[in-house]
Amino acid sequence: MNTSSTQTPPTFLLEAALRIEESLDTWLGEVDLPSHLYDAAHYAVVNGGKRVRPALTLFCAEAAGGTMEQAMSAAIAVECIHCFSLVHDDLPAIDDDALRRGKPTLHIHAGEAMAVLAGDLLLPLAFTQIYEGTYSPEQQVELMKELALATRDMVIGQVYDTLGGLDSSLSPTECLELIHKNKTGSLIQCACVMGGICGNATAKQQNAITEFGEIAGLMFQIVDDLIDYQGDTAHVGKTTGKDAGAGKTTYPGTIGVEASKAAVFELQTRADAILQSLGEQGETLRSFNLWMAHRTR
Ligand code: GRG
Repeated sequence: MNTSSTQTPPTFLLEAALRIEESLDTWLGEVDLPSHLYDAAHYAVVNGGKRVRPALTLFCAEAAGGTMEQAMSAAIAVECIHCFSLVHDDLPAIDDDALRRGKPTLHIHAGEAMAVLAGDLLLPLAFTQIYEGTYSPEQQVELMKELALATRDMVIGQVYDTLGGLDSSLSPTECLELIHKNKTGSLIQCACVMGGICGNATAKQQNAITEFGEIAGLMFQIVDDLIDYQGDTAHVGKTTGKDAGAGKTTYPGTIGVEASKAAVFELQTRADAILQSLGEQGETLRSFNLWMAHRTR
């Protein structure tokens, strides 16, 4: 496979990311906030992330036969939770990181108290996005439920990863899966499921999207670990090589680099087979899945 063309974000992702960035900017500007809190939240959110999770929400809505417009509020909600988690993850008490998305982390930029509070703010704002969106009452309940459960699981995963607490009878690979299924996979799967809800997916489509989301979440984390292991800080925009140095449980560290790469290939192929059942309207999602397997940042 020629991976050079798949490493650069494809045009459809860059276009979707731009629409997401603009929507985040417009939406945040309409929230009534003290100016320094607004500045901190804006710094955390409108800052050129890859927008993988909200893009998944948009593409899954399309794959179910809906439109990106239908899914934009849900996409913003997912990205708010993600940005919240990044701000808190970077704090001195957790990962103590100085660089995020190529810029100083929020606590370096605005101070620790503001970083804690701006992160906190993004949690309720995510949910206001859903009830302010043009969703039916049933969709609102489903969307809020999915987002709340995924956020809960993300916190559980973060606790396992940073503070431990896993059952001592579990093997290293089982620990790895449990940490990352919760910490990273849950929100990625949720982004997909929310897209299906917004696009009024049939039960069959929603099953395929849910299954794809689970695989995509795991694959995302393995690729992330490989990037951390092999990537260049300037290119990636965050400090690389940190996880191994901090003794974190990673895929390359647990199963090796080659086995990690093989797992990515196997997951990408499996996800692709699932997405084929969605037909032509799932083509963008299939291309996105391919890019996610080969991304380098
Ligand atoms: C209650 C929301 C909440 C969080 C508190 C701190 C925490 C609990 C959870 C941290 C979860 C976390 C940081 C997971 C890492 C996920 C990950 C691989 C992030 C990098 O995602 P990318 O590459 O980043 O999509 P960009 O910057 O492109 O968005």
